[in-house]
Amino acid sequence: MSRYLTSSKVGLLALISLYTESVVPSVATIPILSFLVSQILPINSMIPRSDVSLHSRDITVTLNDIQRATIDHISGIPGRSVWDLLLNKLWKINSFDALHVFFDTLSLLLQKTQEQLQNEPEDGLETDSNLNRMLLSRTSPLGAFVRRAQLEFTRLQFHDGLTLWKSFVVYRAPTLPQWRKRNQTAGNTSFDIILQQEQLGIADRLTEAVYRELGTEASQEVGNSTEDVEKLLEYQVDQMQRMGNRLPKAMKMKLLDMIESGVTVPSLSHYVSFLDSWKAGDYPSSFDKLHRYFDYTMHNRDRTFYQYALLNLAILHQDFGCYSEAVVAMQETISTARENNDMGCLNYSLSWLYHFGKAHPEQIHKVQEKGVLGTDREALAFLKAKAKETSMWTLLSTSLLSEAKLSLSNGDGAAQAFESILKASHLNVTRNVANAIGSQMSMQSSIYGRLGVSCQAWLYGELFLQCYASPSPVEDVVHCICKSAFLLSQKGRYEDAVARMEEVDEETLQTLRYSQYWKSSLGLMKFRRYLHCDNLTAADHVLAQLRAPLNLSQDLQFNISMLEVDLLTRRGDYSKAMEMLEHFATKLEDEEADIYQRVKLMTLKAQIYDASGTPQKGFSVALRAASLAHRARLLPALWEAVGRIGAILISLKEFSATTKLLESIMPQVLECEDCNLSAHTFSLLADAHVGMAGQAKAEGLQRKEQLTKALEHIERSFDEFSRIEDVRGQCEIMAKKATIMHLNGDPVLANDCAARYRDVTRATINQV
Ligand SMILES: *[C@@H]1O[C@H](CO)[C@@H](O)[C@H](O)[C@H]1NC(C)=O
Ligand SMILES: *[C@@H]1O[C@H](CO)[C@@H](O)[C@H](O)[C@H]1NC(C)=O
Ligand SMILES: *[C@@H]1O[C@H](CO)[C@@H](O)[C@H](O)[C@H]1NC(C)=O
Ligand SMILES: *[C@@H]1O[C@H](CO)[C@@H](O)[C@H](O)[C@H]1NC(C)=O
Ligand SMILES: *[C@@H]1O[C@H](CO)[C@@H](O)[C@H](O)[C@H]1NC(C)=O
Ligand SMILES: *[C@@H]1O[C@H](CO)[C@@H](O)[C@H](O)[C@H]1NC(C)=O
Ligand SMILES: *[C@@H]1O[C@H](CO)[C@@H](O)[C@H](O)[C@H]1NC(C)=O
Ligand SMILES: *[C@@H]1O[C@H](CO)[C@@H](O)[C@H](O)[C@H]1NC(C)=O
Ligand SMILES: CC(=O)N[C@H]1CO[C@H](CO)[C@@H](O)[C@@H]1O
Repeated sequence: MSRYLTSSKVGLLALISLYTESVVPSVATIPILSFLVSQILPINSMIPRSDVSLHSRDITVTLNDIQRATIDHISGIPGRSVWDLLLNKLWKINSFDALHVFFDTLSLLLQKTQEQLQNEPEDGLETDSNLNRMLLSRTSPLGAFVRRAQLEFTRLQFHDGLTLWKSFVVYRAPTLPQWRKRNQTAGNTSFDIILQQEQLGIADRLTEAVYRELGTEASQEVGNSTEDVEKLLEYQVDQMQRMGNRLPKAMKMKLLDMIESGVTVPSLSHYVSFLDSWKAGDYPSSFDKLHRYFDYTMHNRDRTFYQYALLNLAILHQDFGCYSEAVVAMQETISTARENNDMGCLNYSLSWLYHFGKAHPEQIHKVQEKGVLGTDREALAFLKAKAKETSMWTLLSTSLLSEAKLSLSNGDGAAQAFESILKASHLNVTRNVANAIGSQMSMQSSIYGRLGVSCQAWLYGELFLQCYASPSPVEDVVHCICKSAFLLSQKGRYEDAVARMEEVDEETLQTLRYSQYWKSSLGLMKFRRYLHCDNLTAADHVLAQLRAPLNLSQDLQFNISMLEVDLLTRRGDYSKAMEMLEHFATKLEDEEADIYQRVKLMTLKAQIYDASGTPQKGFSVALRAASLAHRARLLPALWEAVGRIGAILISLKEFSATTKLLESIMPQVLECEDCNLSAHTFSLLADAHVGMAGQAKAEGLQRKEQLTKALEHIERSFDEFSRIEDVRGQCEIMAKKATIMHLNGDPVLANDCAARYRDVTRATINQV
C-alpha cells in the first residue's frame, strides 16, 4: 500500500489542473468544485448526514465517477465537454517521464510565496503562459491537496514511482475506446508513447518486461493508500462514537480486506475493532483490543494519550456493569487529565461523571465524599457555567436538557422544564447545535406525556422520527420508537405497536445494549397484553424472560415490577404484592427517585387495599399520591389517584360526591388516551350512579335517570376494555350490566348480557 498517492489522486489532480485553466464555464464551477471538495476533504466533514449509503461507498474515486461528474458540463472550448478535455489531459500523460513533468508543473497552479516573488526576475517572461490561469491559494483545500501530492511525489522511491505509473496505466485503460473516438491515431500501445515511437507491439518482449504485471495484483497495490484507509477508519470511529452503532457487516469485510492487503496496519484499526466488539457486548475481547490500541498509540505521537485510554476504560466498565471499577478509572482519568492540562478530556469526564451519578447514585456517594462533584444541582450549574465560558454549545445544550429532566423527576413542575428546553432550543437555532435536537424532542414528548396530552407527545415523537432521526444518536431513535409503540399499545393498537417496533433496523440491534432495551420493551408490551387477556400462564413466561437480562435501566425495571404487582393482584396474592411494593418503596427512598415512580407506588398500594376488600385503609395513601401528583403536574398519575379516591368514597357511600369528582376529571382522562385508565374511571362512574339510584326513591323518576346514566357509562367502559382486549374488565362490566337489567325487571336483556359475557370469554381463548 502506498502512503498517500494513488492513481485516483492523479485523476483528481488532472481535474484540478483543468479547473485552473479557466476552461470550466461558470455554470459548471459549483458542481465540479463540490465534486472535488467532496473527494478531498475528510469524509465526515463533508458527507451530509443523511447519506447513509457511504457505508458501502468506495473510498477511492474511479474514472467512472469523474466521468459522471464532468460529462454533462460544456467547457469553454466549443463542442467539447469538460470530460473531453480531461481525457485529453489524462492521455497526455503518456510516459513515466510525462508523469514527472505533470507533477513538476503542479506548482504552476499555486500562488507564489513571498520568497518566490522576490527571487523572480523582473521581466516576468515565465508568467506569460500563465496569464489565463487562476491560481490556487496555498492554504485553500485544493491548494493544500496539490502541495501535499507534489511533496509526496518527490518523496517516492523510484520503484514506488514506477508502481504508481503502472497503476495509473491500469486505471486509465478502460477509457481507451472513448479516447480512440476522439483521437483516431491512438492505438492499444498509446498508454506509453515510447512504445509507440519505437514501434513496439503489446506482445513485444521489451513491453512484456516492463509492463508484465499489468492487470495483475501487483498493479492494484496502490489502489488504496494508507491515508485513504485511515480516513475511512476515522469516519467509522466518528460514526460509532456519535451514533453508537456497530460496524455494518459489509464494511467490516471491506476493512479486513484493506488492512490485510497493506503492510502497515494503521493503529486506528485496533480502535475500530475495539468499538465493534464493545458494541457487540463482548467484554473480554473489547478489553483486549483497547489495551492493544493504546499500546500502539501511547508513545507514537508527542502528546500523551493516557487519559483517553482511561476514559475509554471507564466507559467500557460502566457499559458492562462494573460500576465501581468505572468510577475508579474515571477518577484516574480526571486526575491524569488535570496533570496533562487536557481540558477537553477533563470537561468530558466531569460531564460523564455527572450523568453516571444520575444513573447510579449509590456508586457516586464515594466520589461525592471526596468532593469531586457537589450535589446534582451544583454539578449542573458548574457544567453550564463552564460550557458557556468556553463556548461548548453542545455541552451547554445537554446540560440544559439534563436540568429539564432533573426538574421533572424532582417534581418541580413543568414550567421550569419548559424554560430549560426553550433555552436549549434557542441554542439550537443560534449556535446550530443540531445533534442535540433529538434528545430535546424526546424530552418535549415526555413532558407532554406527563401533562397527559398524549396526542402532543405522540406528535413530537413522530416529528423526531420523521425529521431528525438521521443526525441523532441511535440510542435516542430506539428510545423514541419504543416510546411511541408504548403509546400505541396504550390505545389498544397492538398490531401497529409491533409494526412500529419493527422499524428499528437490524444493524442497530447488533449493539447489545439497544437490543436489550428493545427486547425488554417488546416484552413489556406482550406482558401487558397477556395480563389484559387474563392469560396468566403466558404472562408468567414473559416475565421470566424479562427478568433474565441484568442491568436493565431503572425505568424499565420499574415498569416490569409494576406489571408484576398487577399480575400478583390478578392472582389474588395480595400479601405478596404488598410485600413487593414495600420492598420497592424502601429502595426508592434511598435514592433520589423519580416522582412518577413514587406516586405510582402509592396508587398501586391503594389499589391493593381496594382489591383486598379494605379500600378505606388506602385513603391516606391515595390522597397523598393525588397531592404529590398535583404538585408535580403529573396528570395521568393524578387521575389514577383520583380514581382510587373515588373508589374509596364509593365504599363510604358518598355517591354524589364521587360522581362530581369523577365527572370533573373525565375530559382530561380521555385526553390521556390510555384505555385502561378511562375504562376503569368509566366503570367507577357507573358504580357511583348505581349507588345514587339506590339512594333515590324506589320507582321514582330520579332512579330511572341514574340507572340510564350508569348504563351509558357501562357501555363506554365496555368499549374501552374491549379495545385493549381486557377480559376481566369486560366480564365485570357485563355482569354489572346484567344486574342492572335484572333490577330493571328486564330478564331478556339480562340474558343478552349473560350471553355477551360468555362470548367474551370464549373469543379470547380462541384468539390468544
Ligand atoms: C493522438 O494520439 C497520438 C498517439 O497517442 C498522439 O501522439 C497524438 O498527440 C494525439 N493527438 C492529439 C490531438 O492529442
Ligand atoms: C494492438 O494493435 C495492433 C495494431 O495497432 C494489432 O495488430 C494488435 O493485434 C493489437 N493487440 C491487441 C492485443 O489487441
Ligand atoms: C480499495 O478499497 C475498496 C474498498 O473501499 C475496494 O473495493 C477496492 O477494490 C480497493 N481498490 C483496490 C485497487 O484495491
Ligand atoms: C474545558 O473547560 C475549561 C474550563 O474549565 C476550558 O478552559 C477549556 O477550554 C474547555 N475545553 C474545551 C476543549 O473546550
Ligand atoms: C435546530 O437547528 C437546525 C439547524 O440549525 C434546524 O434545521 C432545526 O429546524 C432546528 N430545530 C428546532 C426545533 O429549532
Ligand atoms: C414506563 O411506564 C410509563 C407509564 O406507565 C411510561 O411513560 C414509560 O415510558 C415506561 N418506560 C419504559 C422505559 O417503557
Ligand atoms: C389498569 O388500571 C388498573 C387500575 O388503574 C391498574 O391497577 C392496572 O395495573 C392497569 N393495568 C395495566 C396493565 O396497566
Ligand atoms: C395463553 O397464551 C399462550 C401463548 O400465546 C397460548 O398458547 C395459550 O393457549 C393461552 N392460554 C389461554 C388460557 O388462553
Ligand atoms: C445494577 C445491576 O444489576 N448491576 C449488575 C450488572 O451486571 C453485573 C454482572 O454482569 C453485576 O455484577 C451487577 O451487580
